Amino acid sequence: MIQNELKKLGLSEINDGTSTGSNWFSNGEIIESYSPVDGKLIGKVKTTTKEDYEKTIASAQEAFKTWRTTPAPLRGEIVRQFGDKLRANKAELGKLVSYEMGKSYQEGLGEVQEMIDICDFAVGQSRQLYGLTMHSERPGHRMYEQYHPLGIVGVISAFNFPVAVWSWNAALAWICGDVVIWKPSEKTPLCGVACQKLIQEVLKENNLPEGISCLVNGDYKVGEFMSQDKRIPLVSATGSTRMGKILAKEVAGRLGTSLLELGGNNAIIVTPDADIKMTVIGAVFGAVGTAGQRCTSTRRLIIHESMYDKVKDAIVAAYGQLKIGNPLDEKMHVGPLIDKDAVKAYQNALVKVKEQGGNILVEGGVLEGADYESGCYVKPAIAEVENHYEIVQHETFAPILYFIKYSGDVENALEIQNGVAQGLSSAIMTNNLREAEKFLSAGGSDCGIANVNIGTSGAEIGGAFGGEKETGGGRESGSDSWKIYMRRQTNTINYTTNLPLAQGIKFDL
Ligand code: UN1
Repeated sequence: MIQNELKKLGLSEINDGTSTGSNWFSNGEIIESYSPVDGKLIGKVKTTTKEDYEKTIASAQEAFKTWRTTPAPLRGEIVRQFGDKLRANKAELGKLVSYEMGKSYQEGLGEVQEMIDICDFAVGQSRQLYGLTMHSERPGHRMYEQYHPLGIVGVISAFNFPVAVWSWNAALAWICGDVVIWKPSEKTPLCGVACQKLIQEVLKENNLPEGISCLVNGDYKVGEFMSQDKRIPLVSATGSTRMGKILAKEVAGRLGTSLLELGGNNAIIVTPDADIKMTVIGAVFGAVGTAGQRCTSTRRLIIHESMYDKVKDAIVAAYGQLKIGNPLDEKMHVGPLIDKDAVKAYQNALVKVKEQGGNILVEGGVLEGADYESGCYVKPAIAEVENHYEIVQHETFAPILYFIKYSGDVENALEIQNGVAQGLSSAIMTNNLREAEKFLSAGGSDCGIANVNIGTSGAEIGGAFGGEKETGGGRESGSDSWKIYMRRQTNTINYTTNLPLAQGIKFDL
C-alpha cells in the first residue's frame, strides 16, 4: 500500500530488521511492525542490545564535543535544513505515520507540519538563548548568567504522535547544543527509522558528526538503559502515568532531570452560553480524532442541565454520521486503534462503564468483516456517567466520551473538571465573559492547557505544551520550554585590583 513511500524514505532496504548505517545500531530481537490499517506487515526493526547502546552513547558523547561549541545560530541553520528536508518528504512521512500508527492521512500530514513548525520556531530561538544581567553589590563587578548545553538528551516517545513529539524535543535540544538519543515507541519503529535517516542526510551534507542524532529501538528495557544512565542528564518521556512514575523515580534516583508528558483526562465545559455548533465540532473532533488516542483527546463533556438535551441530541446525531474505516481514505473520520491490546482495553472500559452505573447513549463495538481485517477498528461510544466512577477517573486511550451534567454556576462545572488526577488539557464553550475569565483564573482550570471556545486537542507548537498533577508537570515545544535543555551558569567578573567579598564580609590578611 505504501511501497513507494517506503522506498523514498529509504526503508525498503531494512527488510531483515538490521540497521543500515544512519548512526543506528540494532542487533537485538526483531520487532515486526504491523499496520493497524490492514493488519499487514510493514517492516522489521531489530532492537538495541546493551552493546549497541554503549556504541550509541559513545557516538553521542563524541558528537557533543563538537556540537556544544558550534555557535547556536549555526546549529539553528542545521535545524532549518532539517525543516526543509521534512517539507520535501512531507507527503511520504505523513503517509507512513498514517499507515504505521493508524491516524488519518490529514492528521499524518498535520503531524509532519508540527515538526516543520517546531523547526522554524527553533531556528528563531537559536538567536534568542537569552540570560539576564544583574547589578553587582560590589564596585567594579559585573554579573550575568548564561545558558550552556546540557549534554545528551534522551527522548522516549509514544506511538500516538510517533514523529512530532520527538521533533519538539530534538529541534530545541539541538539548537541548545545538546545531542539526542531517541527511543520511539516499539509500536511505530519505522517512523523512527525514517526520521533518523532524514536528519542523518542533513548532518552528512554538512559534515557534522552523526552522533548529534541517535536512534535506539525496543521496549521499556531499552528505556531503562536511558533512565538509569547518569550520562544522560535529561530524559524527556511521553506515555502513561504508570510509565512516568517508574521513570521519574529512576531518573531522580541519580539526580537527573525528567520532562514528563503523561496521561490526560480532558474535559470541555459546556455552559448555558455555549455556541452549540462550535461545541459539536470541538467535542466530536476532540473525542474521535486519532480514534481518541491523543493525550489531549476529549474524554469528558461537562454540560449545563439547561443545555443538556440539546447538546446530547446534536452530538449523538453527529456520531451517527461518522465514517469509520481506512484512514488513508480521506472520506473516513475515524481510523483504527493502534493494536488489539488497545481494542481489549476499550472493550474492558465499556464493560466497566456499564458495571459502574453508566448509561450508554451511543453503543460501541468492534467492527468486523471486509475493510476491518486488522481487528483494530472500533465504534466511538458515548456514555452518561458520574465523575466519581473509577473508570471515568482513568484515562482510556480510545474513543469513549463521557457526558456529565452540572447545575448552578460554572464553579460547579470546574469542580467536576478539576476532580480528576490528571491535568493536561481543558476547554470551556461559552460566550459569557464572566464564565470564561473564571475558567482561566487562578481559581479556574487546574490544567496546563485551558482553551476558550476551542476543543481540548490540536495545540499549536508556539505555546508550552504539557500539564499538571499526574500529567507530570513537563513543558515542551514553545514559549521558554528551551530552558530545560540547557544548564544555567551565573558569572561574576571583577575588573578592579581589589577583592571585596560579598555581603560586606571583612577578611584581611
Ligand atoms: C499528544 O497527544 O501526546 O494538541 C500530543 C494536540 C497535538 C499534540 C498532542 N498538538 O492534540
